[in-house]
Amino acid sequence: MRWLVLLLALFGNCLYYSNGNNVRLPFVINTWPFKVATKAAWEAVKNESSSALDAVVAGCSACERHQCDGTVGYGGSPDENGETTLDSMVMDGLTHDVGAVAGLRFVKDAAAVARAVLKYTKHTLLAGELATDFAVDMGFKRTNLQTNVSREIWKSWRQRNCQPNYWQNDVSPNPKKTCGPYKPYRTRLDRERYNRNINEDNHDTVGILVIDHHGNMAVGTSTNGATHKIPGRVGDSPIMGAGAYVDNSVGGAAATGDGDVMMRFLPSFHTVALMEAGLSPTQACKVALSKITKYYPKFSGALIAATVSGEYGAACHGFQTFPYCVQSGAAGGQLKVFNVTCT
Ligand code: SD4
Repeated sequence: MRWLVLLLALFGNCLYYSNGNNVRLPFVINTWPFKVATKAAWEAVKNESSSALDAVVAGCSACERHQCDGTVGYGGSPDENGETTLDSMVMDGLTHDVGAVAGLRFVKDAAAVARAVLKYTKHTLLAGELATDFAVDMGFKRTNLQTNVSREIWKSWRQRNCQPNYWQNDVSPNPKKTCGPYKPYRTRLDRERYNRNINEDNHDTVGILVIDHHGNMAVGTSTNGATHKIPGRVGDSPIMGAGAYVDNSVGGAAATGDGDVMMRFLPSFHTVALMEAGLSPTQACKVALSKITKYYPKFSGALIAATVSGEYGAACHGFQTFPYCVQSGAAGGQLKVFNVTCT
């Protein structure tokens, strides 16, 4: 009996942090080398009373405050009017609850507002100026999201005759040569079927997946979208199944890249479904991307995924390489950055 007590004292902690597959929790994975997000999510989830959802919000919010790469949070990716708008979603694997905001204006804390949608409402997604009103009612500060940097990006784009932009050739004046406003106009020119201006030098979106001490999962995303987007454009990031998805009994996934194309395939949902069917995270990411490349061979994007037992992987297409971060109990809490070579 005394031996049993001693063994429990020695290894009880390990057992507690294990979710049955001998992987020690907690576990954090996120897109790109956004270590500030990994660390914030890890710090939050280290505390046993924090949920995976708390950690996802902490990670996304850290990236928003630090303006990760200028492509998450305020002051980045100005739209055609020079304004920054934000997309974010959070999804709780335990309850399957989701909160999201799309095209959020004048509020910096997109992930926290997405969580407020989840927590205080029966809705899933609020959009635009009215999402701002909701945020302000919930106590968030209304402020200008422009910075000197975003003003400069916008000014130099105007000076380059608004090149590149997201218009097809079927408008007038010719969007390949001139700024708008544009009107519908039929031409015989080829349509472009992917977004050239989304590449690895212009990548956005922190997508985070966390497994907490109790083996519960959550995912989240936050982004300021695509630089020079047409005002009103919403990407894949706040769309559940597209930007991110989690099923507590299987695993989760998150996407980054050309959201206009990716959201047509619900790649995060697809990845989780493929893992449920028995594929490894890496295989599942690859197959989900291959569905997209069949129709859009030139698109750029990446997926990260993890199973509930902490097996993880990623795949990418159209970038040269795709870095992502992992911090887990299994690695003794060390933060590692992995680099995947893309197809
Ligand atoms: C979007 N998926 O708004 C985001 C942008 C991104 O790498 O992740 N780019 O389309």
